[in-house]
Amino acid sequence: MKLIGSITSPYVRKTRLVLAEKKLDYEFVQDVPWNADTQVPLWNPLGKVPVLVVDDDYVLFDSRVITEYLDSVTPNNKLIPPSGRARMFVKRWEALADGVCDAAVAAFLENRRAPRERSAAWTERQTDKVRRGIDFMEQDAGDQQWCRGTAMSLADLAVGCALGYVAFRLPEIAWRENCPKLVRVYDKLAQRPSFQETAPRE
Ligand code: GSF
Repeated sequence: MKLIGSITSPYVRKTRLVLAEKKLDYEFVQDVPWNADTQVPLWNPLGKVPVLVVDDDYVLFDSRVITEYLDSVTPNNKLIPPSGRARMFVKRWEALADGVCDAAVAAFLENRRAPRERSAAWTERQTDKVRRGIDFMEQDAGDQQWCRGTAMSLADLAVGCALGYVAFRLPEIAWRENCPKLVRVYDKLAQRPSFQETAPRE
């Protein structure tokens, strides 16, 4: 398998965490979709990473399709419950975490535009989504070690990627100050080699 992505993307990080936690071998092909010489559109018409190339006839995107596929590939270290409400709530956690990333990426990109082109209203709309999303995560997290119950799931990996990306790109959103349950999950994830090895960096 070949994973195409960048080392700053939280969506790419989420798939790399699943690959590591499921102990799946893969080739990591770095490609920044913003670069002029990117090859990403040849694999994904949306021009977005991550892309998982299982084989030339089996190419997957986006990150939620990839994580569901990877979890199904081997029976070990299951990260998504097999059925029912438990499965749907873990997938909702992933959707919420990805949505926080969507808003954080949008705010980050707006801040990189030329000052005269920036919309403060647009940036505020995105950062409001990030703050509301993180507040919802804190309320929804259980009182045990992980987001849902006592076992780590895809919910925790997705939340860790979102919180890590906000800390990396929007440090002014100081989520650690008022989210004790999320700090507990994040700091537990931070002890894992998979989380350390995939930390975003310029
Ligand atoms: C989002 C991927 C995405 O926006 C997923 O995989 O979950 N729903 C998709 N990736 C960004 C990189 S990053 O900001 O993480 C991307 O590839 N942007 C390039 C573009 O042209 O939007």
